[in-house]
Amino acid sequence: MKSRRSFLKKASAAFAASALAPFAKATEYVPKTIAPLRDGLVLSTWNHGMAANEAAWDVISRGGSAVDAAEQGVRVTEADPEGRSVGIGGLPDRDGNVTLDACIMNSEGNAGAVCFLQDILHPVSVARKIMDDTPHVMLAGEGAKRFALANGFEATDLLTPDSKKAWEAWLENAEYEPIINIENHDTIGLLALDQSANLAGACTTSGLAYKMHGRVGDSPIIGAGLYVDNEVGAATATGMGELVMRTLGSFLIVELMRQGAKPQQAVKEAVERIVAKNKDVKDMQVGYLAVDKEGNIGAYAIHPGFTYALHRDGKNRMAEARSHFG
Ligand code: SD4
Repeated sequence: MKSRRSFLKKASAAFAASALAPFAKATEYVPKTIAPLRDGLVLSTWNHGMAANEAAWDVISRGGSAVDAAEQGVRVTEADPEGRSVGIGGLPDRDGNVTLDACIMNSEGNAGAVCFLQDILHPVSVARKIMDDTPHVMLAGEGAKRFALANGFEATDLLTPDSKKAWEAWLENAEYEPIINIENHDTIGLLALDQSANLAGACTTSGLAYKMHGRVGDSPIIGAGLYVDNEVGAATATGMGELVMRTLGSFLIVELMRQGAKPQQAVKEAVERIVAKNKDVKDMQVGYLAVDKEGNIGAYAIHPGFTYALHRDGKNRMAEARSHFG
């Protein structure tokens, strides 16, 4: 009896080991010996990334943390009334409400997010507070606003006269056909690598112009609009959120890098995945950015026109990403 029991025990252990073996091998991550970029870098989406990069770089160059850099960087874009899809000045939903989505991730793998938040100038800082001071990752809508107000954020009207005028003009024909590259492209996703080779990121947006009330995009969803794994790399997304959410693009990119892909290969693969699974990508843009622990970067989009800003080696510059159709 005893020997039968010990046989069963051994057999089931052997079975468990053999059943797990192929899986464990396929996903095994062996940390590489890396030579991180000593001065760090900042990488962010679109033209507005230039100003955001400067603010983030200011933090990093003084020895600050990647997460502080990410937050400070995107706050610049949130506060810019000229930006039509972030913070104040963001185009409203079809009912005239500016609703905000944002998230942040630090080097320890912690995350904070807000979605469908109204009347708060700096959603990324609310997300940061959720990350730092609560046991939760995401707060939505009225609950997020109440949390913000209780924590010293002030209520602000985010619908500027220019955005209101644009919305009123849109109401006259009320066609809902967002063409991202043309009318709605200031969402900022920012990735930062600090002098200690730690990674963090933030993503913030007012989402698609004239969206349905209550619509939430990819930007506040951890793994979709942003993902950071300090052992491997970080990624962020901009463009048609629905396409990013269905493929959990930023998480996918980081996992591809974990398995050995370079950032450029990983962002390309994530875009190709979208193109392969969606027949209607003709007028829909998605752009991805990625960075690995060593400071290699990747940038790729469905269509031409996706610009990004890179602060590296003491210089801040803009470039256009390669694209599937470009
Ligand atoms: C969204 N991804 O809400 C955002 C929009 C965006 O540049 O990125 N615009 O779907």
